[in-house]
Amino acid sequence: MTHKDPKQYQRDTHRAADPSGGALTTDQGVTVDHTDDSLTVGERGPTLMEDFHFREKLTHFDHERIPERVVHARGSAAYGYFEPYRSCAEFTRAAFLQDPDVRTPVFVRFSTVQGPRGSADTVRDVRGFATKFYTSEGNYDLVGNNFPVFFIQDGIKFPDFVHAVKPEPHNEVPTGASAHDTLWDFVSLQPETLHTIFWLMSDRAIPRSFRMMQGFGVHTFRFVTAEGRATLVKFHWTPKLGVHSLVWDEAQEIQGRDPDYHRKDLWEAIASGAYPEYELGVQLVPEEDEFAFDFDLLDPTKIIPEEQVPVRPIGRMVLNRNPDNFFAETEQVAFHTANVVPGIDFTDDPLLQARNFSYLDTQLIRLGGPNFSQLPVNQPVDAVRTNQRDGHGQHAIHTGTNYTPNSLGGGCPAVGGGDPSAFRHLRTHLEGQKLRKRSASFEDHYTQPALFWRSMSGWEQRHMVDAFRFELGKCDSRQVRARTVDQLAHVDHELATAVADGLGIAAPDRVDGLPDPRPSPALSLENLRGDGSIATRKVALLVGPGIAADDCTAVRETLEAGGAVVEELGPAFGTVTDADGKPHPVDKALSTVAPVLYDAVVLPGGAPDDEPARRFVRDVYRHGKTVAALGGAASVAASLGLPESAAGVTAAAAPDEEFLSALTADLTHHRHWDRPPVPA
Ligand code: HDD
Repeated sequence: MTHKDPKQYQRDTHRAADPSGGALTTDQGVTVDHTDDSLTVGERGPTLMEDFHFREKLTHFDHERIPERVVHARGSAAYGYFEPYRSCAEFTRAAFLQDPDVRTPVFVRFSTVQGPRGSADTVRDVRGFATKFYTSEGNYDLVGNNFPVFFIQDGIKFPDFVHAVKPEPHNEVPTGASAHDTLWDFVSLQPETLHTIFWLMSDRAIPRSFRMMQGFGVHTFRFVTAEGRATLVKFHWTPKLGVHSLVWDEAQEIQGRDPDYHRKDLWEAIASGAYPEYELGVQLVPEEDEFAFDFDLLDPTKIIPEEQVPVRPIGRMVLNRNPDNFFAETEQVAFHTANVVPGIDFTDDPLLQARNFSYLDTQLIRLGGPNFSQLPVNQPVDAVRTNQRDGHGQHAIHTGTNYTPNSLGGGCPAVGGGDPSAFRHLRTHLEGQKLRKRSASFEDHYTQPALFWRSMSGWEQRHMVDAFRFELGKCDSRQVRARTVDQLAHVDHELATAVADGLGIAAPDRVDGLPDPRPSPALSLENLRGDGSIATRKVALLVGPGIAADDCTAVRETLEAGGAVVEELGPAFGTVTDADGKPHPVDKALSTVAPVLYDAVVLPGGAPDDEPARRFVRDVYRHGKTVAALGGAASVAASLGLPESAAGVTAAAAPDEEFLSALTADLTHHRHWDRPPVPA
């Protein structure tokens, strides 16, 4: 088995000199004797131009920032590996999809779309899910999102869409949010956005963690075999831990309590050895079946329902290493949809075609010139031999000739005419008139939003109605609100009426001939629960003076054995005195955390019964999360009015097996929606 990681070896060769034990130097390697005061004439005099250390230090600092990404500016990333389950030679010659014993290094960057680099993680937004595979035949970038569809059909509309969703131009408001007039104005006038808008109004747009969301290539791509046979393909990433979301109220509070919530969650999981894992699946459609669907496979606003074309698992990806330097790696990574390897090719999807232009273009402004692929994070692990030369940031010392054909360089680098590993674009026959016209096969904008809506469970639909009401309620323009409700009425009358009701608008007229698709159960979060483990779930144990230490130990041991993260929260850092008079350690002070940062709360016997503790338990319950109480604390829960029989609430005298397995099962369930509301 070849499990050496060539990307990690390559990174080592780029690491800056280890500062430990060495002296501070200038960029020129000259040792510096003093860095706290500038060189001046007398103690109070002016600074001298000859202070080269001062000038170099300030100049470098002044140039530290580069333009942030125009979209997906806020991101977090990790290294890892991908390994196929078996050879996919039947469908593709891609080298990294052939041998289950070969691990291909990857770098994955997750992101939000709308907000700037410093915006909060838990906003309602699409999440980017971009993977760079450092394959033995060059870099392959699968630049996807956590939704399988996109807002527009043709890339020429991308600037319009992004201008509409970004903060409004006059006052740069709102940050990291789609709840404003310009976005909904655009949506109400451009119904092709609706399907993706439905995903955006669903719980998919507020993931619990990057480790608990799906990823999709969105477009239909092509796999190509060694014989040149093509198969249409859609890519799906599915997290092992299942797909889980936050509650909107909770997501908003986390924006203030811990704006780095997702970034820290990813980092801490990897640092603790709980490596995030995703399965790669493909939907395969033979070329001859391209027109067998009632939508166009080239239309990126459509999914292929999994009930129609099942997802075949082909491999798994594990993220097992945090980057060493955020700027050098997470910020400077440059993805590009046109980074493909032999065995993977494009289709004529007009959004994909536009992306194949845009990503290279954007890196030129963002990374300052054409040599960004020499940055360590972007470097392929196989040898690079080009005739491209010079330019800003050229790091390589090229030798030999720089043109083809040549005889003076022995004809090198050779152009791989006969080389079986060379990339060859798939031969396709095309003819047509030059025109600007959307294909009639792209016209249906309402059936798939209806498909999505109908596939949601009751609680998912309730959350969507609330989301539409919230977002449109934030729009000042009455006509924008009314026009959007009108669009919803073309999808589902009940939904449109419920949204209208929340906005104080008259219910829309019934639209004739509404779409009537069959639901796709694969779309509901109810059916995406993952492996059922409680790994990495965060559980708060509320402790205080007189705590039953044995209860804490029993809960802790059971949950930690399942991989959950348990934190004991007390009145202050340090220790509290337990029921036996012994010191009991506290992990965190309650005042430094918040209930929204935990998946469950457990009250051991003797748990505090004060207002902060009661507020904590009430909030955990209100957000549908697990509550468990032991010994005397069970009466605390009861006194809060939390019904013992409510889903996800467990109380017992002692931490016996029945209690511990009920607690574990409740945690596995993630959220408990069918509960009586929180008592006043
Ligand atoms: Fe894009 C970044 C995903 C349509 C133009 N896009 C970007 C990133 C992701 C996506 C994940 C961040 C990559 C990173 O972490 O560095 N974009 C998508 C998906 C799309 C999509 C899944 C639809 C299927 N994008 C799209 C279109 C265009 C762009 C139609 C332009 C025609 N996207 C860009 C960009 C960005 C970008 C401006 C900004 C930063 C970057 O590329 O590197 O070029």
